Amino acid sequence: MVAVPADRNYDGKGGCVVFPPFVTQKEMDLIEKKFVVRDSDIFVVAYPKSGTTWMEQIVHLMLNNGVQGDKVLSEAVPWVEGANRYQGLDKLLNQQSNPRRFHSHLLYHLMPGVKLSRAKYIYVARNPKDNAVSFYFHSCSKLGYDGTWDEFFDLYIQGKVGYGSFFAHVLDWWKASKNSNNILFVKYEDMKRDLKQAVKTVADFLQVKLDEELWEAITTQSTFESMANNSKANLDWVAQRPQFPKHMRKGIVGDWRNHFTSEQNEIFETIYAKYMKDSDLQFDFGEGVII
Ligand code: PPS
Repeated sequence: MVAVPADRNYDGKGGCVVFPPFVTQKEMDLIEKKFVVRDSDIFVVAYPKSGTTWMEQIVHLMLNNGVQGDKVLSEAVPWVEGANRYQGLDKLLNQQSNPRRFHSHLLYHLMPGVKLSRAKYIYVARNPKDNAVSFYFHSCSKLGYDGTWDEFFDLYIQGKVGYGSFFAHVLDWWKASKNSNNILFVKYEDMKRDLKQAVKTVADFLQVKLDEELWEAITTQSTFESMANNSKANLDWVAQRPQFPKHMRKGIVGDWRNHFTSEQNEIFETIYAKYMKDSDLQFDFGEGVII
């Protein structure tokens, strides 16, 4: 399985951003060899900076009776292709939680078990303008990126960022979700608009019975403010450069308008139209939202 494109080693000097260095072809081969997916497994999947952590928190609370517990979120819902960096693949696979739960940013065709198992995959997608901005700050804060926003914008629209093109990623998962009952496709903006309803949608998909108390417990502990103030959910434990915003940065829809120039917006609109023209997937860019 060729997972990591040969040109992944954009060297940073031209302002390029790479996959996290520990996501190597060797890691991907190991995952392919060792990861035997169980039908009961639950995966939270997203293109980076689309609401992965947010959905991890919802799923974690849902499967943990509304209780945060002692583990930080990246232990409670561990990262498949990042296993080598953290607990190691064996520990990730032998986790005590039942059902097992994972998170990942992998593309559809690289995702363990997605075609043959009956495991459940919750895919979160976010409008790509806000996604790009969030990704820029993430790259500066956690990946050592030293380029400007303008340089990052150029990389993003070329798909020269971690996990490649937003469009390839999202459109493949979207298509797959329409043909599979085991993939739930959720949009960040819908979660933002009505978090309580999003929690219910996830519960229905996972066949978890929500009484009002559990529903409320999950919803209140999954708001941006609640997660930002929660040391188990805010990712403050991940190395971040202090001069840049933290993981829980703004958590809003429409922030792109604070960063995109009108020229960038025009370029983006053209690219967006090109990639999305054959798809019925639509995004909410927060037009009309006062930010
Ligand atoms: S990562 O590093 O790829 O796993 O990042 P990911 O968790 O996918 O995305 C981070 C962005 O999601 C925002 N976030 C939230 N928004 C609203 N509500 C809640 N509860 C929430 N939790 C995380 C987080 O703030 C990042 O977005 P930006 O726009 O940078 O603030």
